[in-house]
Amino acid sequence: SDSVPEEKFSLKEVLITFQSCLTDNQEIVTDSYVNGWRGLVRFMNSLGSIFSFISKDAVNKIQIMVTHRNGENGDKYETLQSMVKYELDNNLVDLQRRAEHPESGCRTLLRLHRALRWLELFLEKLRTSTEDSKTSVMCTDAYNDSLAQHHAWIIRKAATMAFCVLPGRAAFFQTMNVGSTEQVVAMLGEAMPFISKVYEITEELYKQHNLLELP
Ligand code: 1PX
Repeated sequence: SDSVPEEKFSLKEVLITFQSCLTDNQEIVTDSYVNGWRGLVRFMNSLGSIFSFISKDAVNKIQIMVTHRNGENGDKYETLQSMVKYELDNNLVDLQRRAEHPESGCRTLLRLHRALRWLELFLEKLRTSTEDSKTSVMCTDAYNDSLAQHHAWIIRKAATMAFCVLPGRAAFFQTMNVGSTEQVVAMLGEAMPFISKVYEITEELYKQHNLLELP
C-alpha cells in the first residue's frame, strides 16, 4: 500500500530480533517474539507467492497476538510467562477442544512455537550444509522432524510441494542478503543460540503448565 520502495533487508536483523526477546530474568517479551515472526514472514514472502498460504496463516496468528497486546488487558500479555499465567488464572484457554476461546494467546503462540522448532532445525541444517546440499531436502527433513507431526495430511502435502520450489542453496543464501557463504554460516552460528534459548524456555513454560497439546 505504500509506494516507497522497501529497503532490501538482511535476514541477520530478523534473526537477531530473537536475541531481544529475552529479559534479564529469562522471560520472553511478546512484542519482540512477534516482531521476529513478522520479519521471517517478510523474508518468506520474498521467496515467492507459492508460500503465501503459509504466510497467511502466520500473519493471522501474529495478528491474534497483536490484538491481545492491544486489548484492554494488553499489559497481561507483555511476556509469554505473564500471558500463560493470566489466561490460565482466568480460564481463557480451551484445554480439551476449541470452544469459547478458540483464539487464546496460549494456543496461538503454541503454533508459532512449534514453527520455531522447524526454523531451528532448518537453520542448523543450512549452517552445516555443503555446496551440494539441497535446500528443499533440508527444509523437508526439518519439517518432518517438527511441525509435520502436528499437521493434517493435506497441509503436509501442500507444504512439502511448496518446499520443492525453494531456490537452491547458493540462491537461497543470496536472498538472505547477509554476504558470502562464510558470512552466512557465521551469522547463523551467532543467531542460533538465541533462537534455541527462546525455544527451550517456551517449551519448558508450556510443559510446566501442561499446555503442549492445546487444541
Ligand atoms: C533462513 C530461513 C528463514 C525462513 C523463514 C521462513 C518463515 C516461515 C514462517 C512459517 C510460519 C508457519 C506458521 C505455521 C503455524 C501452523 O502450524 N499452523 C497450522 C495450525 O494452525 P491451527 O490454527 O489450524 O491449529 C495451520 O494449519 C497451518 C497452515 C499453513 C501451512 C503451514 C506449513 C508450515 C511450513 C513451515 C515452513 C515454511 C517454509 C518456508 C520456506 C523457507
